[in-house]
Amino acid sequence: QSLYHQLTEKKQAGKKSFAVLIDPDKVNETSIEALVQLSVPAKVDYFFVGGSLVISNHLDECIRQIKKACNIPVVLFPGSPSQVSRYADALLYLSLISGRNPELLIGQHVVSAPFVKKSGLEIMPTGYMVIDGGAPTTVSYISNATPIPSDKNDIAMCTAMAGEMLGMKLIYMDAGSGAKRPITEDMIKSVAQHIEVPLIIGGGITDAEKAYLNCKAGADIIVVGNAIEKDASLIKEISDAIHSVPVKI
Ligand code: 1GP
Repeated sequence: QSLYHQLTEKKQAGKKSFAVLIDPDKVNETSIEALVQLSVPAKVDYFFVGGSLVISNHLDECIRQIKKACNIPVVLFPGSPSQVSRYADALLYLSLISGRNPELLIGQHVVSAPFVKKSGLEIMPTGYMVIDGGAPTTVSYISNATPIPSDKNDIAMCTAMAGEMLGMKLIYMDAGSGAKRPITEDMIKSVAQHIEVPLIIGGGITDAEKAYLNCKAGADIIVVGNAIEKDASLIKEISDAIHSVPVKI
């Protein structure tokens, strides 16, 4: 069964998921081990692995270590086409639909297509939308694209709808890693009401309450990176909150 199939089944059942973001540049063997040890009992659903830069070249090693230690699926969240590892389970094949930089919409995909295909990874076409998070984040700088203003719910909604109609299988709204202001519940609601595909939300989420409210607003997967790097005990707290969201009947 593909990971995507599993995601859509969960969405239909109203089940919410938690993804812990691991930046290969910020971990070593010991910290990966510690993360896995906290994530398994906390019932973390996915590991997202990637970063805007990834300066180091131990992406493969990092993923192999995770895979050896647990069964939590590893999904690549690449900041650049070089961040592909055949050891992962799936790849978020990101197109930056909120921006107007053709390289990140289609250009880099063309250049890396044969290499990505050869990886044998499950490819999940993802409409990636960067939302203004109150301060320039690495993603907005690197992408050289203007993020969607944080109060323009209509733009976010129309962008997500267009992405879905173009065939994107997931929509990922991101305020950027370490964002001062995470995406508002109002914006999440406007988008979630108008799309059928699973909705991923991340950027600047630092506590369990915000994660819970985002899920109630319509997020299907919550991604947290920074806050966990600072305080790993949040893994259990946030995971419990996400999994406690009542299933809609
Ligand atoms: C960034 O959505 C992710 O791309 C997670 O952001 O590191 O702020 O949790 P944080």
